[in-house]
Amino acid sequence: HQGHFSWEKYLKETGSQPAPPHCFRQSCSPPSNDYKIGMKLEAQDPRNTTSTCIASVVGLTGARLRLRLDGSDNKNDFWRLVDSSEIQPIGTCEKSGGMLQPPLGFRLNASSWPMFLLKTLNGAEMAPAKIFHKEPPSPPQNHFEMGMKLEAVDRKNPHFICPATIGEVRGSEILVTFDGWRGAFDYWCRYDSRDIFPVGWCSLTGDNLQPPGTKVAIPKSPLPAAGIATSMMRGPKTMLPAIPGHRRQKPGRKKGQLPKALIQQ
Ligand code: MLZ
Repeated sequence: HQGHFSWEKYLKETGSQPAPPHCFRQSCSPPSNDYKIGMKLEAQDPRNTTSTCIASVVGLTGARLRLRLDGSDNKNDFWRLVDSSEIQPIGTCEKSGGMLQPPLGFRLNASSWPMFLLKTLNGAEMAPAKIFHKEPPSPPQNHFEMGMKLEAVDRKNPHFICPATIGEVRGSEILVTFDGWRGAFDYWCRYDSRDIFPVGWCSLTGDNLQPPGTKVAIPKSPLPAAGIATSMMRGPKTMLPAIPGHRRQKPGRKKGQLPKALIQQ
């Protein structure tokens, strides 16, 4: 479900603009998700990207699949778009002369891999080639601008897609900042990352869009007059960028020691 978050209201409230769809490496109409739980396919091992492994679909969310590598544990699931270039039908690897590899952290002895593979594939429901989609091409250049809104995968909690803002643009790189989280989940990525989507993507695919966080934003320099109040709300752990000409702490107190009033209870 979409919670009660409405982009329309939020854009008005924040006086902001969505990043136009041509900024993104996503198809303008999201690809259909015709996968079923239990289907098997080939996927790059995210922890060892030179290996192609067998993966099972363990969940479906919007245009994404929750995947688990066969022979791995249930602690390393990962999410891929149905039009990801990192997934392919079973048999693709062999056709191109490659060999399927055990996942990193294969739970059995390496010598039992060939038999494990045989048993895994025997009678398995293989995802049919026709439900795979071609990856869309990359836009020819970075069209993002600071302040534009988007939906982005939270890479620390990759099952979440959240409202985000472009915080900075540097050549082909963009800073994805998560609204209401004080920078804790922000990351830099290329403009053509598959982890970012235009506003409205989740409502089209039926994926869950998380509401923005409720933490106060870190104000950009110069420091506001209400500096004391906002630094208390920040709590003691947040790292602030150094602002030339401003001391982070009063002289006389040792580094790492916080005034009692600022220690979170
Ligand atoms: N339970 C976690 C999830 C935070 C998700 C933030 N996404 C941008 C927390 O509260 O830390």
